[in-house]
Amino acid sequence: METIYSEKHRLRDAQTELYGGELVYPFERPSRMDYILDRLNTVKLGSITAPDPLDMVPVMAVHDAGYVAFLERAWPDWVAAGFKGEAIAANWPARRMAQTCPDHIDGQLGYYALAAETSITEGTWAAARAGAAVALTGARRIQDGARGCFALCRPPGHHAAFDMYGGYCFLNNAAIAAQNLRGAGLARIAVLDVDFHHGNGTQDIFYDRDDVLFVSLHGEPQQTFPYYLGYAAEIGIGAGVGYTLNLPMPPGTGFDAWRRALGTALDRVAEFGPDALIVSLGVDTFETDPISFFKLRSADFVTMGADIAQAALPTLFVMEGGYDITEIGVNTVNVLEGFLSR
Ligand code: SP5
Ligand code: ZN
Repeated sequence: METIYSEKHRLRDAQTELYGGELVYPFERPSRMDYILDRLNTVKLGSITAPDPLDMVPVMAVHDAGYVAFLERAWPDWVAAGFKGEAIAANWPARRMAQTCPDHIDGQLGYYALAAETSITEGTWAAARAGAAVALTGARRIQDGARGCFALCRPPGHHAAFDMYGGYCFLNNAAIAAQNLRGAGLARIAVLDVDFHHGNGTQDIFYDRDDVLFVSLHGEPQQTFPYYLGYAAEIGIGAGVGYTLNLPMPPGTGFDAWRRALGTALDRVAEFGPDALIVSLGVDTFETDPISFFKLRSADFVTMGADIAQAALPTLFVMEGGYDITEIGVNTVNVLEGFLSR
């Protein structure tokens, strides 16, 4: 299987994440990619290719123009305002306050942020663009007839909504890829999100649409990020009713229960009858992930990939989370090897 990858992800190397009242070096860090690349090379999964230049058309089709302009300007505006640290949102348009985007960058950060853990830094916009280019190039491989392709995106994307960043995400790589497949004439796309966290951004972007099915397996939002979305009662709106399926699971969930949920998800995908499948591939379901509470083991990721292959669809894997860094390579590539084994 071909991997699409850009070295430009390294331009995002934030030094701060707000975690438990401290500023720590972020869980979502550049070295994550090194462990994945090592494993790809060890098992000789296939060639690793740089992305085509970024086409902004599908990006602007899933994100708000004001939001994209904000991402582009956030760092220079933050510096020009005289701040010394990384750009962290500290104020929000909370309940009963004006839902307007202020002029000052400190106010804009809270307007466009859904969480404060994600600092914006000098290279963030360039890295986010490169991540989107990786996903788009992967989508083109599927459009051109590939059975599978791995978009090794960083930063991740599934928490990025129409007009919000957070959860380490800025541009929604999987949504951008899905939109491009639609633009290429594929009628129906399914997004299967197996990251530990709910893909609130992807859900948000496609919530009122019946052409992109969103199905997510994740930690129950009563107990974990993103807390305010990902409940089973969320099923879509308008034309999108029935085209969102959330399968939240409690702390301690192991692979037997997780795999049954995957079966439910894949049944819904089959019923939908898509022309392609996008897998938001986070491996933070791993038993020793530092910020998560599922109990999957390394061998389970092989089974996961083989189960996904049973859908018998052209499949684009888009990298999302996974923070047990020394094991992220084995766990991620296990999914791809499991897929190829079927
Ligand atoms: C792409 C992705 O996986 N994003 C995850 C964003 C998680 N942000 C919140 C981090 C706070 C973790 N707190 C967990 C407490 C564990 N004891
Ligand atoms: Zn995650």
